[in-house]
Amino acid sequence: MYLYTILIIFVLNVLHCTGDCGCSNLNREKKCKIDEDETPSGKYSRELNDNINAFNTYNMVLINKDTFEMGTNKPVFESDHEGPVRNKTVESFYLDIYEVSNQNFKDFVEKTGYKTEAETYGDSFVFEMILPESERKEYQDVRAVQAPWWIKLKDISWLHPEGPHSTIENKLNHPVIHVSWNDAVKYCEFFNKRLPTEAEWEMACRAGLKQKLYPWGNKLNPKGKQWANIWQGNFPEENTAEDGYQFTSPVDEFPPNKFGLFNMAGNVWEWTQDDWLGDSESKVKKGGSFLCHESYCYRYRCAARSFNTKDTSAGNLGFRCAMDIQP
Ligand SMILES: *[C@@H]1O[C@H](CO)[C@@H](O)[C@H](O)[C@H]1NC(C)=O
Ligand SMILES: [Ca+2]
Ligand SMILES: [Ca+2]
Repeated sequence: MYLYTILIIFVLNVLHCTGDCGCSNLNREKKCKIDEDETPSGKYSRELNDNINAFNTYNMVLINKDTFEMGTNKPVFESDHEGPVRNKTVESFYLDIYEVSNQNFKDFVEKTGYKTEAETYGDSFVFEMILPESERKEYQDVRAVQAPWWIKLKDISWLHPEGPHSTIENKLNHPVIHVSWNDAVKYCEFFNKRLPTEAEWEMACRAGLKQKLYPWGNKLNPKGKQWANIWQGNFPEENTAEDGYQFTSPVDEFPPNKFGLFNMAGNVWEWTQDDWLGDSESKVKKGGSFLCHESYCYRYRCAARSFNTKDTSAGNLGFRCAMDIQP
């Protein structure tokens, strides 16, 4: 019965699928209702906020009000609505220089006792190749039909990101993963921050460059260097990791863009505030991830966008926070 349910849900997801790279159909089953007193925010308390400096711009950059050309007239994925190009004005705001790291999230959890949705639901989506060889075959029945390299696995969370027996011990400077949109919002709120809007995120990604593909320009590998953590080789069989990383990299790895921001393209996808095509249950994510390859998920471009439902978590999806200018 359970398998049939999973099958039906994946079939429904495939029907809803609009040429996505297979990342956005990783949706939780809606029937998994959680008890009121076990909601992820159960232990979250406003009072704890009193200990936090209300206006702390540490590891953030000020991005000044500007008008920029958002989107592209050469969409790679029509169904993602990457275009058309339009002028968009964004007010001044602060943005985190780095993706939120495991260390950052650990500090937050130690202060608040916060429990993520992956921990509450008891599972999350992992990329098969990240698991030890011996553990892979067992999970044939829980694959996403359209993206069979994703496996929904028990006991995966930000604390056990790469298999039930993995830890974050040697990855404290890597981005936190397996965090839902709801988790990300709670984290940012605790520090009196918020998620960036999609326009803020994209303006920050472009860093003053006009209509360029990537945060650093139009060429993928200027000076023969790797500028982002993406996928090299044939997806999904072989990752040659010419950029040095098969999976996530430290949040301060690779050159920053002109605004001083790291890993806007690649490493992990980043949640934004915005609804996906008017659906308030699905949220826009930006930047692509270490799993993105031009042949399949060419989404490490500033104009590219994709989505997941608010309660979805996965091994290639994280976030960074923004903050308003205070008077
Ligand atoms: C955006 O505004 C600039 C300056 O006014 C203008 O040159 C440009 O054509 C505009 N772009 C679009 C897509 O409307
Ligand atoms: Ca890589
Ligand atoms: Ca990123």
